[in-house]
Amino acid sequence: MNLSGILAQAQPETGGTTFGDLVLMIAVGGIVLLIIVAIALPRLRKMKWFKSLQRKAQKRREVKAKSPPAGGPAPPTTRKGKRKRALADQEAEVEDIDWSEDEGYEAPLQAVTKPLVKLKKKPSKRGLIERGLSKTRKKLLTNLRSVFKGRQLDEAVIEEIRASMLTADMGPHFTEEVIEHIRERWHTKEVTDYEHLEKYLKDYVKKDLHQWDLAVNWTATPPTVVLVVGVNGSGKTTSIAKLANQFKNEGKKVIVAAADTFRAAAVDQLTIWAERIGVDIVKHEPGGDPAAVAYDAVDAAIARHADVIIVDTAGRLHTQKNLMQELNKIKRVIAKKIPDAPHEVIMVLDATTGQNAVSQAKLFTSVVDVTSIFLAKLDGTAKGGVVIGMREEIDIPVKFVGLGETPDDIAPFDPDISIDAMFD
Ligand SMILES: Nc1nc2c(ncn2[C@@H]2O[C@H](COP(=O)(O)OP(=O)(O)OP(=O)(O)O)[C@@H](O)[C@H]2O)c(=O)[nH]1
Ligand SMILES: [Mg+2]
Repeated sequence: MNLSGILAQAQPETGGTTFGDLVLMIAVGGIVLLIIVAIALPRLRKMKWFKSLQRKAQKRREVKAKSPPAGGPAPPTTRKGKRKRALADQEAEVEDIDWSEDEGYEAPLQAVTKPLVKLKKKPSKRGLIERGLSKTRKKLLTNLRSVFKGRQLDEAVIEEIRASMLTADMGPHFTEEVIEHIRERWHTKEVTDYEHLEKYLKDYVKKDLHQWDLAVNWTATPPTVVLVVGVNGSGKTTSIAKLANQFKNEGKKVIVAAADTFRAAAVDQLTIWAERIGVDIVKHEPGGDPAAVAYDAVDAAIARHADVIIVDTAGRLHTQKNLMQELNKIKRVIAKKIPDAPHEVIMVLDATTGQNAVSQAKLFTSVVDVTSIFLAKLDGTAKGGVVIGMREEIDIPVKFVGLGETPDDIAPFDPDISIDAMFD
C-alpha cells in the first residue's frame, strides 16, 4: 500500500481533499525545493555579493581568532587604524637611513615616509580644499561672527572687521580697499549685518581672483619646461612630487631634474619621490653644476619625447646673490636648448608664513620672472587668507595649492571653491 493509501485509511475523508493529500503535497513541494536549492547553490556561490559576504564573515572569524599579542595592540581593523599602523612601520624602516651627512636638512623622515600610505578612497579636490582651509575658516568666521554678536554694522564694528581681515593675512592694501567699500555700502544700507557682510566679501574676493589666468602654460611643442624656485624649506621638492604625480596621472610623460645640487640629501629626496611616483629623473653627483643638470635634463626630455620636465632648485646658497645668479644661469642654459623655455617658473611659498610668504615672493620676483605660485602647506595654517593678499600685492596667479605631505595632496587653485571653503 502506498503512502496516500495509508494516510487515507488513517483519516476520514473531508470532502474533495484528504488530509493525506495535503501531507503528500507538502512532501513533494519540499523535495522540489531541495532540488532547486541543490541546482542553484553552486551558481549562487559564484556571485560577487555572495563571495564578498563570505569573505567578510571569514575576516570576522580571523580577527576574532587572533588574540592580541601579549602587551601589544590588537591588529587594526579600521582603515584609519591600518593607515596609522602602516605609517608607524614605515617610520621605523626609514629610521635606519643615515641622513647625518647633511645636518642642515630637517625633515627627511616625513618627506620620504608619508607617500607610501594612500587612503583607498581619495577625497575629492573640493573635499581636500575644504579640509585644508578648515583652520582658516574657523579663525576667520569666529572672528567676523564675534565682531557682530548680534550687533548691526557701525564704525566700531568696521574697525573690528579690519583687524579680523588683517589677522587672516588678507594683506593691508586689500583690507583697506574692502573696508572703504564696506563703509560705502553701510551708508547706502546695502551691508548692515553679518549675513550681508559675508555675502559681500565672498562675491568681492571671488570676482577679484577670477582675474587671474589659472591655466598652466603648456607649450605647443613639448617638452614644457617648469622651473621650481623658492626659499629653503618652503616645500619645493614635495610640490614637485605632487606636480609630477598629477601630470603623470593626466597621461603625460614626466622627467624631473635634480638641480638642487647644494645638498646631498636633496638629490636623494627627489630620487625617492621619482621612484615612488614612477617618473624619470636626471641627476648628477651632489655638488655639481645645477645648470649642467638642467641642460642634460632638457636633452633627455627631447630625446625621450617627454611632455614635461620639472626642475628642482636650491632654496639656499651661501649668499642670496649666489642663489639668484644660479637661478638665472639655469634659466639661460635651458633657453639655449629651447628658446621660449622655461614656460612656467613656479615659486613655491609656505602658506604657514603668512605675510612673510608675500615678502619672499617680492624678493624672488625681483630677480626671476615668476609666472605662477604653488601655495604649499595650506592645510596646516589659519593664514589661508594670504592668497587674497597675494592677488593685491604681487598679482602672480596661485595655480596650485599644497594640502598635505603626500603626492595626492595637491589641487588646482579654484577661487570659487577656495573662497566658499574659507567662509561657509
Ligand atoms: N603639511 C604640509 N607639509 C608640506 C607640504 N609641502 C611640503 N611639506 C613639508 O615641508 C617640509 C619641507 O618640504 P621640502 O619639499 O623638502 O621643501 P624644499 O623647499 O624642497 O626644502 P629645501 O630643499 O631644503 O629648500 C617637508 O617636511 C614636507 O613634507 C604641504 O602642502 N603640507
Ligand atoms: Mg628641496
